[in-house]
Amino acid sequence: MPPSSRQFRSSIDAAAQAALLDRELGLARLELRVVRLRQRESFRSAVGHRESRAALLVRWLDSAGGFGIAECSGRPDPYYNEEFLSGSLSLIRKFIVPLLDKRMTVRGLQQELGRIRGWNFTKAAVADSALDWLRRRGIHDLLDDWPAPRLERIPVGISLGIFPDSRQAIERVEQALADGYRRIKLKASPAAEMDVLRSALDACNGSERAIDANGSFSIEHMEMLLGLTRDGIDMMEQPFPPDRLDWHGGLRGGLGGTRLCLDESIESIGDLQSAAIIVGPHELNLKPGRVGGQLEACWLLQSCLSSGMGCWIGGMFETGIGRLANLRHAACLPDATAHDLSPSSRYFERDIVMQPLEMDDDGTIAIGNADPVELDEQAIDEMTEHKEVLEPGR
Ligand code: OSB
Ligand code: MG
Repeated sequence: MPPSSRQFRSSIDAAAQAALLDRELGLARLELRVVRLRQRESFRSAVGHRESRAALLVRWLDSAGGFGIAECSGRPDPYYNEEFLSGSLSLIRKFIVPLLDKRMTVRGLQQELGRIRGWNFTKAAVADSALDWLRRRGIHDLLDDWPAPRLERIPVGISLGIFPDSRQAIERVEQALADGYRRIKLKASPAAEMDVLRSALDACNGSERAIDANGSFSIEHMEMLLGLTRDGIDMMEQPFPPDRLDWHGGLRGGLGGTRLCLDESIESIGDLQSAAIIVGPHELNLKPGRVGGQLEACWLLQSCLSSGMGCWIGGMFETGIGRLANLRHAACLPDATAHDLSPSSRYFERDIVMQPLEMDDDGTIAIGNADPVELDEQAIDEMTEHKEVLEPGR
């Protein structure tokens, strides 16, 4: 029998958490790289259009040739949140590296990163590269402290962009259903043709149907949104801008059978508590980087599991490195029907990990053995657009 949330007893053991926080992080240098991966298909959403994925990789290097690695999930432009790739590089260079100390602990790193407001994707990339170093060295694996059984197969859904016409929309939905995806999530915007969205929704044909507006609707679109829920959408994600918890709260009561999900609004455990009071969302799209990294993601996971709020893991078109990290969190959620973690082979002609993740016909990804992801260093080198190695400030 698969584990279920009913087996979830308590939060991560306090002693285990304290032990993790006290670990020393043998830091010698920090490497920043920007790699560019070619996409198989372009993608349009309310926050922009993309043809290729520039990914920022952060490597935590020790003095013995060991490393930890993490991918920054942020976009190249500040249209999803305030972060943008060249800004992330600048923040790390100017404000993070000077705060790093060769003998610092996880707690010290958390404290220093906590002084910087916002920029969670960027801070997460640094913090998670340190946690990955602890894991690769066999010192401590944060998720081994998780207090419940973890899944070995993760059910995944697909996030589809805004389509130029109904024919293309229907074709793409049908293909996704044939591929076996457990949920179809369609990007929506008030500027896009509603008829195209409706035909895509119709094509979903009994499978779980979701829309994601990336905060592009406003209070004057309330009727339009309520109309969409009457079309039988199962889930609606982030219709209003991140700071409009009040509007989300107003919509919540009129939703009928449609579940309301928040994404951009939730950047911390505090945001989650406030949203629980003001909005009462049915579920959370949890992107570990958006809340500051894997440690914080565990706190939000625990909060959702103990309060009964639905939770699933979201993506930002990560490479295999970020994808596998997020899949490990998805493994902690036995009741989620689908996560936005479609295999990176869907987007990229070539990934930068040795075993690119593949989805089986039943719409699940097996996360395999517990070993850290093996990098395709040659692919990384070939795709590198920028590289710099920085010395910690202290
Ligand atoms: O809102 O979930 C979102 C990608 C970039 C920015 C925002 C979002 C997304 C996705 C991607 O939906 C889902 C994926 O990575 O497969
Ligand atoms: Mg979203």
